[in-house]
Amino acid sequence: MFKFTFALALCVLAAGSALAQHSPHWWGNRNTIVHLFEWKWEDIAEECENFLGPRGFAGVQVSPANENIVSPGRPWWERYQPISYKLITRSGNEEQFADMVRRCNEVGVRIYVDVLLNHMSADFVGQAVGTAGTEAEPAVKSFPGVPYSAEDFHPSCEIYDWNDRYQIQHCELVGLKDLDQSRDWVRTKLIEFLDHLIELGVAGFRVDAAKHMASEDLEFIYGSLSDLKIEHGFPHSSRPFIFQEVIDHGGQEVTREEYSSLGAVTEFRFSQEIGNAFRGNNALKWLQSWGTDWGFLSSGQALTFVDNHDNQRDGGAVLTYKSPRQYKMATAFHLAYPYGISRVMSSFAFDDHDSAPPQDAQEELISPEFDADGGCANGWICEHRWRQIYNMVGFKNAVRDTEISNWWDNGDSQIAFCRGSKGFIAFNNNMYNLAEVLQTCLPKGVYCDVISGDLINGSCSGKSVYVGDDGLGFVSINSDDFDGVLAIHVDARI
Ligand code: AAO
Repeated sequence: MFKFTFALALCVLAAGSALAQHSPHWWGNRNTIVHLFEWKWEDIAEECENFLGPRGFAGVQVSPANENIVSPGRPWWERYQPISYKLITRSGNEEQFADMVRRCNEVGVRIYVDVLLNHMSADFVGQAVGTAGTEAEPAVKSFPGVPYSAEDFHPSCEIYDWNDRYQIQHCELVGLKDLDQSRDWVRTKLIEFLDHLIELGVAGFRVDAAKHMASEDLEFIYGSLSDLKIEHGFPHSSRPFIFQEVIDHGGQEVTREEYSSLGAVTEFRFSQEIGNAFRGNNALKWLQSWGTDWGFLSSGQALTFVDNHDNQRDGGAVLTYKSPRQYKMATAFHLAYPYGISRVMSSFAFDDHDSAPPQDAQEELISPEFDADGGCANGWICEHRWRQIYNMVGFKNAVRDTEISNWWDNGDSQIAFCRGSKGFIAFNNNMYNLAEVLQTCLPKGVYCDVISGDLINGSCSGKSVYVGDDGLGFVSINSDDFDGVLAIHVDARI
């Protein structure tokens, strides 16, 4: 009996600690992460203080923080080729990183770091030098900056059959030298690296290329990490939030389910399907059953996004900033519908897959500049600074923990729904107008549509909706309106 109870207690503990790595440690009612792709640490610190904190963003996914190879022309993807675990990149050095984390935590914005545990850099023509000046010889798997040598890697081979587990997890993803995470030395170095970031106050990690590592090895590594730091404002015994990049569109040899008990997993099917719907390939009325009925992971396991830094470059159904009207509608749906752990993309402008981020003549990253409306001007796109997007982050905060109700649709691509008695949203993706009296579920009053305008000093610069005693309101979205969505909530009552 004692044995059984003890074993049961252990199981509960194990399940508890595994589940704990699904918690993003958000402050208050905040619940949206933004990926500030390729931003500098100093700029992120300022953005936390001046924009993200005040606008209620919950956290930032930052680009890889450790030393990477310097590649000619400085393509963004050089940061996915590690040379050492020194915290020196084009985004800044360790001091700047630590300052960013401290300042963001102080205004309630968490930092999650993109970490590369699968591999080091690929072969390089000429001498390989990193962003901290560390030299390496990738061709012979020599990375003295860690140090790693050939025995720390799997033997070289190419992934050509994506249905072969051995190849996926032992061979080299696009030629990147593939670390053997079953080795004690490799585990020790990876744990030290992650613990160092935890020491500096981060709340968790995006684990790059998780699919290419055995889940048992990752389980060991995650389980060995330190708790988050009390001195950085985390409650006692908080486990780092883990979200793992596993591309699984179905029919895969290595599946998302192998990883979802260890932490959250990027739900690529969400990105694909939301793109399909708002591109008009699928009527919006079908979104009523959005979520697990679509074959997605359970809500608490799914890291969701309209686009990410890879698939925004791939074309296809995925929506990006290049189709702004549809993109804003998809993002509004993403943030209004109660499903998943939401991440918003913040891009830089690109023409081709390899385009470098905004940089100066010395190839240093440049800081974003802002126009009169607060939008970005100099090569940064900053989708998170588009009113229609940051106001939906506010909507999601206002309606947090409420259920969806009163779904309405026109049998095609006009839809609307309530979130408890806190918020209401409508979409028109048809080529004709929407003009209906609909149940908003809101208390009587006049509300400012946070898509077409802002509520400033009690007056609304966009459309207003009059809600009567019965919760009914007249909602209108013309097919030629600037945006195809209208959103009202209790924190934007006139
Ligand atoms: C660069 C050059 C290469 C060169 C290499 C080494 O571009 O030509 O060989 O350097 O010198 C990034 C860039 C790469 C870059 C690399 C290193 O994207 O271009 O290579 O840095 O600098 C797979 C992985 C996934 C990975 C993705 C790109 O599973 O983990 O490939 N993403 C992460 C990062 C990414 C980064 C790395 C990993 C490496 O987010 O930015 O690369 O650190 C299928 C498979 C997927 C597979 C994709 C692409 O997916 O299922 O596992 O992802 O193919 O190969 C349909 C299909 C679906 C398919 C999907 C593709 O939906 O149904 O099965 O399309 O989107």
